Amino acid sequence: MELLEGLVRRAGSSDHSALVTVGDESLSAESLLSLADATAERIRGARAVAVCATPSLNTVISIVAALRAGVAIVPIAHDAGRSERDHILNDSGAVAMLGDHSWDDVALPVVAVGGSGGSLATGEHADLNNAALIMYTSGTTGAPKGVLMPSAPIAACLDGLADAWQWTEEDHLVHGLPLFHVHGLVLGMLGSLRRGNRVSHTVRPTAESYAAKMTQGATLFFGVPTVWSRVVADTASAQALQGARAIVSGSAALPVSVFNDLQRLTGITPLERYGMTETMITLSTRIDGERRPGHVGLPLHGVETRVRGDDGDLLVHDGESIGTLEVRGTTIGAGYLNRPDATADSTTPDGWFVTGDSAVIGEDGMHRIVGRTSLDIIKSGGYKVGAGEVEASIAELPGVSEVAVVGVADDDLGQRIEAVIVASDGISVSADEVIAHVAAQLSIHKRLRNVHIVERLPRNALGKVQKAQIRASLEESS
Ligand code: MLC
Ligand code: AMP
Repeated sequence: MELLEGLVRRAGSSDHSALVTVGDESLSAESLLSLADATAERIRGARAVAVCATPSLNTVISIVAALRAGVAIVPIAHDAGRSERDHILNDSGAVAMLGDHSWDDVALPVVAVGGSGGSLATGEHADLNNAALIMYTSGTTGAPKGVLMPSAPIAACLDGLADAWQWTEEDHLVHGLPLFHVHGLVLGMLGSLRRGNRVSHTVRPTAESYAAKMTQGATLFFGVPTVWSRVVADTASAQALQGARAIVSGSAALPVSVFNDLQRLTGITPLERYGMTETMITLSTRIDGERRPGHVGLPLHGVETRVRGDDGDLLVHDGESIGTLEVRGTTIGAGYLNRPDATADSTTPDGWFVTGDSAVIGEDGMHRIVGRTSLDIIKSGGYKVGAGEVEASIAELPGVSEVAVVGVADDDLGQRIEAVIVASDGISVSADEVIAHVAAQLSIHKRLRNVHIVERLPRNALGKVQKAQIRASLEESS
């Protein structure tokens, strides 16, 4: 199967106009494909290659090269700190770095895009389950897990979205989201290369950069809720989007007030869709259907959903009963790399993926996401951050005796990451030191927005830290 069928089709046509733009640089389909295919020749047969996913054309060329070569690609956040990238490189077994990076501690060979040079070691790699992408995602505890994502579920998701949004080769898609997660990479970039539509990446997802693309015929805009709340706060930029075909929000809950403001200022009713790294996008409102604020729509073609209550029974679809959402179908990935335990834990005996999101399904099939079942999964600016990963990083610091990390409600980010720390006797630790440590070891986007130093953490009779209480008191005092 050719995942990037639109790119290949456009490359074979007589159209030499820009297909992909990142910032001020563009490539036609033909140039992108020939640079990618030259790079692909140098990595064919390798187990997996990593790319430092800066917002750049080199990242796009590298990812297309790996897909064309049938080599699993591991996108790494360009702002990843040392411990995060060490984990990802070791766990994935990537044998080379593609694209641009300035990580002088990474010892892997670097394959420059389009350049010449030797080929990489090859062999059989059955443990990767046919993955085209290995994307790392946080859990409640421990280091991020690598999700094995073959081409077939990616294609099923992208085709399901094309059906729901009437997304075609005629579109000009604009976004400025990171090229190392599902939203920006799979939907924004690979989706466009599958459809064959023009795509512009704005480097940063700012209101002004989105508005500026209207003069170039933009039709379709993607953003996380934080982006849309910043857009509606900039009336002139929001009004400039009038005339676009569609505005899509996802990766976190779009506040109803932002939904309404977007509609008022742009004249466009936003589309909302829901998904996960492990399952791709599974639910969306439709451009030819109802777009109800606070709701994420209906299952994509090939996807089924159900909700299960705390007592283990499946719940009726009555618009009221809240349970954990389970999904199955053509968009689901192939489990976690090196983590058969986590793969088994996330799958029911009859083969459904357990999302960990609480949801309600209406009689009409409309889904509403109510929240996460675990307080330890934080969504900040659309980034998923595991409290356990941040706590483990903070605990490395001398001077920290106890720590709890929580997501505190935030008008801009949805949730902001905050830590409550008990200092060790006699060793001083400052909030700034803790923030800088996390930003350097993990990713800048996983940084803490506040650190509180306290005498003791609230615990229950069994000694368990009371995170709900911590979060409530931080929300009350903010
Ligand atoms: C601040 N900065 C620091 C720092 N504190 N730098 C170093 N150390 C520190 N301690 C700097 C940053 O480097 C940067 O500087 C600036 O502060 C941050 O600015 P920003 O990035 O504009 O703002 P921020 O509020 O952090 O980000 C908002 C955002 C971002 C919306 C731009 O959260 C974002 O891109 N979110 C998208 C996430 C996403 O795509 N998720 C999808 C996951 S897939 P400088 O100098 O660089 O400006 C998924 C599935 C699905 O969920 O359904 O889609
Ligand atoms: P990730 O692991 O980064 O792919 O994040 C997946 C998670 O993002 C889901 O489990 C949800 O908690 C959240 N999410 C994605 N889309 C939406 C949405 N439209 N509304 C609410 N939550 C969402």
